[in-house]
Amino acid sequence: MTSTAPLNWLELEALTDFEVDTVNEQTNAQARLRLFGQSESDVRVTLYRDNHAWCPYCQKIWLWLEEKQIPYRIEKVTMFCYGEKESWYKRKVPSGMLPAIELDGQLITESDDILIALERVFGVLNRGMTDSTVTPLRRLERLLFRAWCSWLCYRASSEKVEQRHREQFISVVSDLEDVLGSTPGPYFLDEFSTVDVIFTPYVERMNASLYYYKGYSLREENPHLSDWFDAMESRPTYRGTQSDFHTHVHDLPPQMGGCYENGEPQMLINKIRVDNGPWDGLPDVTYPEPGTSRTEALQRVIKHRSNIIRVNPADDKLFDEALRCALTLMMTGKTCTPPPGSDAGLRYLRDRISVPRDMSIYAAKRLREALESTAALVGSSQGSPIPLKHRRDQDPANFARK
Ligand SMILES: N[C@@H](CCC(=O)N[C@@H](CS)C(=O)NCC(=O)O)C(=O)O
Repeated sequence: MTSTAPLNWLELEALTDFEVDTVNEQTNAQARLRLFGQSESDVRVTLYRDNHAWCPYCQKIWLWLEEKQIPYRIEKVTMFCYGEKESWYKRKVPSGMLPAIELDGQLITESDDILIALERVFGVLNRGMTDSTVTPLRRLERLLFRAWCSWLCYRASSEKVEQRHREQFISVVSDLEDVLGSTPGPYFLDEFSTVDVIFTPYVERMNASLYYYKGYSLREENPHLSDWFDAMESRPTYRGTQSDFHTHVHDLPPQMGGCYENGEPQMLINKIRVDNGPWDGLPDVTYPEPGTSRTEALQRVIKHRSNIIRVNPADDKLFDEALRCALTLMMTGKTCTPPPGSDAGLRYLRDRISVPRDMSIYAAKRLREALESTAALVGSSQGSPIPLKHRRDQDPANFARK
């Protein structure tokens, strides 16, 4: 097999012109300010959300603001599970809980209260939180959430108990299917509304976690939910907040206090696929891949390359070369053999790409694929395991330092 020499950083930089206006263009996880073409003096809202975009209740508020195109500022806060909570935030919100907003200078916590307060000032998203068509669906969302937790987050004492939790969850899902099937379009009500926003964060996490820990594919086994996911993915707002299977299955255990595998054959197949690829074709995304996925991934790595290299357990010089090999493959399609002993370092990075924090879903698939294929040229060593009880390996403080 012929192997090409790795491109240097300047040559790599020349291969990407990916750039987005984070302030005014499509929904993205990097923005600190969103204006939607308005001016900074129009900003009345600050959203406090978690650094890594892992917090489901934050996603709910984020998506709502994006759908309504309300100008807002974003302040990012560390979650307990991955680092030290900022003292300025604890002074504001002593419990440290997220999300919170400041609306005209007034602090509001609790995601439902936040939505109700936002509705009062900016109007509802087609239907309001207390509308008689919305409240029963909000209850259904909580019912689904509890059925999911019972199945996923407790070790079943027997196969019978596991089966019962599975059936209970699927029975709530069939209620959801009935609701979705009774409307003329793909959404929970006649048109896209606040109800879809409320269901989004956990349904996305259910899809990922049940595929990986239980071998159950929520999106593929339920036709109306499948249409709902497709419809959500037609919205640039949702695409900007959307995460992938790999990110969720590893961000959930510390947040939920544990996720339990059932060890069934399909589960074991799914787990290997999510962790080691191939990532193409997983039911975490179905819209067509944008032409910019590779240039996006490259641009994001180049921007953060010094921190990425510094936090990697491998030797800096060795890993710099190995990383350039993977990027060379991703951009040129040419195999580039990395230095011996770099396989664990490449897989360490493969396992720590977080969507949408670092890049969009297809960009992450391309980068993971290039890292894995490059690592496989020199060995089968894995990076240090992803911790289950905390994610201090993802402490944002490591990335703030230069
Ligand atoms: N009922 C609250 C729940 C919010 C919540 O549980 N937030 C979690 C993250 S998803 C949190 O902030 N935990 C503290 C932390 O992890 O730092 C709401 O709806 O806003």
